[in-house]
This record gives sequence, structure tokens and C-alpha cells, in this order.
Amino acid sequence: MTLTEDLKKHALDAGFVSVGIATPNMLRGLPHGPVSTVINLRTPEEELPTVNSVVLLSYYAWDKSFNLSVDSVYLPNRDKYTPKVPKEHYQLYYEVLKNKAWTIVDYLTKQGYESRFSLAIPLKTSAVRCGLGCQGKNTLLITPTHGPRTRLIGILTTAELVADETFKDDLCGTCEKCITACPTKALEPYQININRCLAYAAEEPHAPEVPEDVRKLEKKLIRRPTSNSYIECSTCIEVCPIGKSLKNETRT
Ligand code: B12
Repeated sequence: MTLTEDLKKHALDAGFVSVGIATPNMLRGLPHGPVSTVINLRTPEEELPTVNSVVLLSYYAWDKSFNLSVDSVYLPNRDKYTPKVPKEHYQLYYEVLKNKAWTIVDYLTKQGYESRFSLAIPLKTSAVRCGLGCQGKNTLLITPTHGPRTRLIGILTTAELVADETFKDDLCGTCEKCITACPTKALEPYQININRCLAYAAEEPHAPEVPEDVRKLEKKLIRRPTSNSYIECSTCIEVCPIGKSLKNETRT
């Protein structure tokens, strides 16, 4: 078995549902820099200067509770939160992704390759470049088997792995269920208005750029299991017909 085959087997055994490999060259020109106040997207080389291969891994998030987000500091009254308190959240799916990715990083490190995982490279567009799926009208990665129901993580490594081919199809066709279902009308085909997305509104409880009507819907629709946690909106995922029939998905 080659290193590439063995690595892919390890990833599937670890619970990832698909694996794609790109060279850093294949990822040139992808989105880079700040995305609103959410993240500063980085290139593979910024993450690991000696990188030779980028591995994209997708994990099936079969339950809404994967979208649980917990404030990392105790905020007795979230509405009175001030920017003096560092803003940070633990998101369940990120913790699961990191745990699983560690096993692959460990495997590559033991083979003698410098390796690290990254959540800061542009994961959706990178995943398209290495064949996992297409970017859908909800802007998310849609895979042929799981639709948008996966969460993504990248691994950067000095190992020279065999790259996969770019995904060429558009899986959405004429469907626009995500566009019509979005409660705040944040989506246009293949584009999102971040300030109208409930995920952004919930993450940024005091952002003045979030319109008043969106703030009202956030208060009404976002479920808060405790005063320091909430379930992120995933309506544009749940309505997507691709992968909806997977057996163990729970809908509440
Ligand atoms: C910033 C961010 C957000 C922001 C902004 C969303 C956004 N689309 O950028 C906010 C807070 C709103 C957000 C919300 C959500 N997010 Co988010 N988010 C990210 C993050 C950190 C970066 C995304 C990014 O690259 N944005 C940059 C812009 C430029 O990219 P873009 O929207 O893809 O825009 C391109 C397309 O529009 C594209 N395009 C493609 N085809 C076409 C065709 C036409 C005609 C046009 C005009 C454009 C176009 O052109 C643009 C430029 O390249 C990633 C993690 C990561 N490191 O990648 C997670 C990520 C994308 N989020 C994720 C998820 C799950 C969500 C939510 C469902 C919330 C949740 N429950 O977690 C919602 C979904 C909202 C949505 N429909 O996008 C997952 C998506 C998994 C997947 N299968 O794709 C990711 C990958 C996190 C992860 N580790 O798994 N998110």
C-alpha cells in the first residue's frame, strides 16, 4: 500500500467520510485574509511553510447537536457581555474534528513528516479543488453522498502525497430550497450576506452591523440549552435534498 492509500485508509478508519488531497499549487488564488470579523483566512504556506500536500477531510455531522456552541468564559448575563471579556466559543463539531484530525497528524508525524491540522485555510474551496464536492447555492461544500451535512478540517504535511482531481459538477441544478428556507433571507445563489446569517448574529451578540429584524429572529429562533450556549442555525443544511435520506440523521 502506498503512503497516500494508507493515509486515506487511516482517515476513513478514524471516522471521516471523505478524503481529498491537493498540492499547495492547486490551492493558489483561493479566498485569503479577513472574512468580516469571523476569521483571517490563511494560505497553506502561512500555516506550514514547508508544506508539500494539503489533506482535506470531511466528517458527517448527523445530529443538530454538533452545532452546539458554548461560550468559553462564564458570562452570567450574555446580553450584558462587553468586549473586555475575550470572545471565544467552543463548538462541538470543531472539537470532534480536531480530535479526529490529531490521529492523522500523529500517523504522519510517526512516518517522519512535519504535519499539523488547520481550520484557518479556506476549507470549502480547498475541498472543491481536491474533489470532495462542489460549492452549493448555500455557499457550503456539497458532497454527492452527504450534501452539505459535513464539517471540514485540513491537514498540512511535508509528505508528498498523490493529489486528487478537482470536482467539476454543479450538484444544485435548479434547486433553491436553501435560498427560500433561510429565515433571514441571507442567501442569494452562491453568495451570503454575512450580517444577515443567524450563525453570525448568534456568535456576535453585540455586532451593530446585524440588522434589527435579524436580531429579533435570532432571539426567537436560536435555541439556547443554557444561558452560555446555543445551537447554531443550520437551516440551509437541513433543507438540502442531497444526503437528506441518510438513515441516522436526527431531525428535531
Ligand atoms: C467565515 C465563516 C462563516 C461566516 C461567513 C459564511 C461564509 N459563507 O463565508 C458565518 C459566521 C456567517 C458562517 C456561517 C455558517 N457556517 Co461557517 N465558516 C466560515 C469559515 C471560517 C470561512 C468561510 C469562507 O471561506 N468565507 C470566505 C468567502 C469568500 O467564501 P464563500 O462564502 O465560500 O464565498 C465564495 C462563494 O460565494 C464563491 N462562489 C462559488 N461559486 C459561485 C458562483 C457565483 C455565481 C458567485 C457569484 C460566487 C460563487 O465565491 C466566493 C469567493 O470565493 C469556514 C471555515 C474555513 N476555514 O473555511 C466555516 C464553514 C464554511 N462554516 C461552516 C458551517 C457549517 C456554517 C453554518 C452552517 C453554521 C454552523 N452551524 O456551523 C453557517 C452556514 C452559513 C452559510 N450558508 O454559509 C462549515 C461548512 C461545512 C461545509 N459542508 O461546507 C465550515 C467549512 C466550517 C467547518 N470547519 O466545517 N460561517
